[in-house]
Amino acid sequence: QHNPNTKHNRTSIVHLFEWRWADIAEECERYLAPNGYGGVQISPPSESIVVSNPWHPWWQRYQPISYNLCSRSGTEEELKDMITRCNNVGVNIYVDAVINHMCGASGGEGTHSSCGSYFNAKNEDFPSVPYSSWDFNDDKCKTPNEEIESYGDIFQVRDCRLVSLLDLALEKDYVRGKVAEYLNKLIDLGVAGFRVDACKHMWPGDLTNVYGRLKTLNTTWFSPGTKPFIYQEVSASHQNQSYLKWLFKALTQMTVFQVIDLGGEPIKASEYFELGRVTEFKYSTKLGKVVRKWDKEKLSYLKSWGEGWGFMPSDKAMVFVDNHDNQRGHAAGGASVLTFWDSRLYKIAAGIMLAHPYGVTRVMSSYHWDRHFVNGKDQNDWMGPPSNANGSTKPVPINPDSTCGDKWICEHRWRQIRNMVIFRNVVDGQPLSNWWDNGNNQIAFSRGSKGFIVINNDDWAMDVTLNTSLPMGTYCDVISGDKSGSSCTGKQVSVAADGRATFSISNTDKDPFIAIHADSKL
Ligand code: AAO
Repeated sequence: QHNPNTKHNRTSIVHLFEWRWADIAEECERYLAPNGYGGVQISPPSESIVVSNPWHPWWQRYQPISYNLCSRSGTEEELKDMITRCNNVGVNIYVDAVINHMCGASGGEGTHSSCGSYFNAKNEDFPSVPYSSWDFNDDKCKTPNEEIESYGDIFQVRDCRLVSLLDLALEKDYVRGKVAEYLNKLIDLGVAGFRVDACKHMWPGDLTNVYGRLKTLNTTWFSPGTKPFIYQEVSASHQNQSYLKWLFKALTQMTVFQVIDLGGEPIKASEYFELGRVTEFKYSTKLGKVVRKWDKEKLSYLKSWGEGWGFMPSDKAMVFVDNHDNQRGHAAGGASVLTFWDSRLYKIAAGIMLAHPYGVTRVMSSYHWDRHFVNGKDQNDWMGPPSNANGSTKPVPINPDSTCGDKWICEHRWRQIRNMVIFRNVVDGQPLSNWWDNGNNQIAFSRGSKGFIVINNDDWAMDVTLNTSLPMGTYCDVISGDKSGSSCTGKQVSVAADGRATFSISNTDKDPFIAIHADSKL
């Protein structure tokens, strides 16, 4: 279902990519709950293959060996403890569920797996589930090598192997049962929902069946009858978009071959709307373009941001500035996607996302790796999280200034992003109003009478007086500082009796935007 089941009016999720369970438990208690984060997306908890060439890549966790709950992030006991402790402080846990496939066809034979379970990829033998060759789609897939060769063929995309990953036969009652058993075990432990991996590669009908088998959430923390939140990874247009593009291209160019390059795939995100939310990848790509000012995009065009840009309906969308794939050039998104590497622009993009009412928002929290570009491709895009010599993931140390050490980036702790997460909670349910722009890259808008944001992404200073609709008073700008007691460590904004306030933002300011809200009133 579509509701994230978050508590205490919290609205955003943070993806603590590759974090250990023990660190997530601490983070829920010491940081996420006090700062209004609604939930955490965790890396896949299921037993995965352990790849040694390249050395323990992050993506090995997208190759399950069984549904045992020991992974690079920790043991089943640690997972349980983390889910309990996060729930106890009202922070939900969402599991990245890899159910489309098992490991790659060339995964080998042996016990090189995160819990040490035996498997044989060539024979499709996974005794710890157990799955055998009967449980895979080899007969259904019609390509000679079992691979997806064309995204233009919906049968291939659903029945064949995605990058050689052994494709589970989700039409089988037995397989559906095993997958549901795995997800239900997690529900019993207290998780609030699932990010379902690679949904484009599963038939909506099969997913309907699997989701239909899911229990309601654990009543220790959720009201009776609450269904798990489901958000599905599908990178595709929603209905008609690609058809319209196709028509346009066909009419203007009259060459059908061009059409194939267009990415106008036949599978539509809308096929999955009924089942749960869907990741809106266009949001990430377009927001990057707008903030980078590529393709002549400007902030003023954001006036119709959301459905007006051809995105899926807001109540179906899960949105993000970047995700674990497109921040390293894997999969949908492309070069425009903003990441922590471009921190100033990244903060502007995150500010826009969190201030704007569209979709359920997910904040990315990354680790640093040594990027090494050769002909535009990062040779190190596989690199796993900061780890010790024996391959185990390093803990996340917290510096005295509250940032993270040991190459953990912790974007979710950056003041500007954390304070915009709080902003979103404060303005939840309020409509977007008082839109203002200069026809270029200076914009501002209110969220009802609860919050106001002003951004200057032009190459010159901004000095304007605008209607904020906020009650009269002095407000602390939560981008340049924090409110503490009755003082403010950043800029102050005074709103007059008529709701108007003057904003000066230099294009060379460290962060060229200002945000104030009901709780930042001094
Ligand atoms: C690894 C190795 C492989 C090896 C395999 C098995 O890299 O060489 O064959 O092991 O041994 C992750 C990694 C993979 C890794 C895999 C397993 O990213 O590199 O493979 O773990 O370890 C498609 C899927 C989408 C998927 C994405 C990566 O549709 O579901 O590929 N994402 C999820 C996860 C991801 C994970 C998996 C799935 C697998 O988030 O982390 O993989 O569990 C087009 C298609 C998309 C397609 C992309 C990329 O996208 O439309 O459906 O995503 O291509 O192939 C524009 C277009 C957009 C287009 C994009 C890129 O943006 O608008 O439509 O360009 O061309």
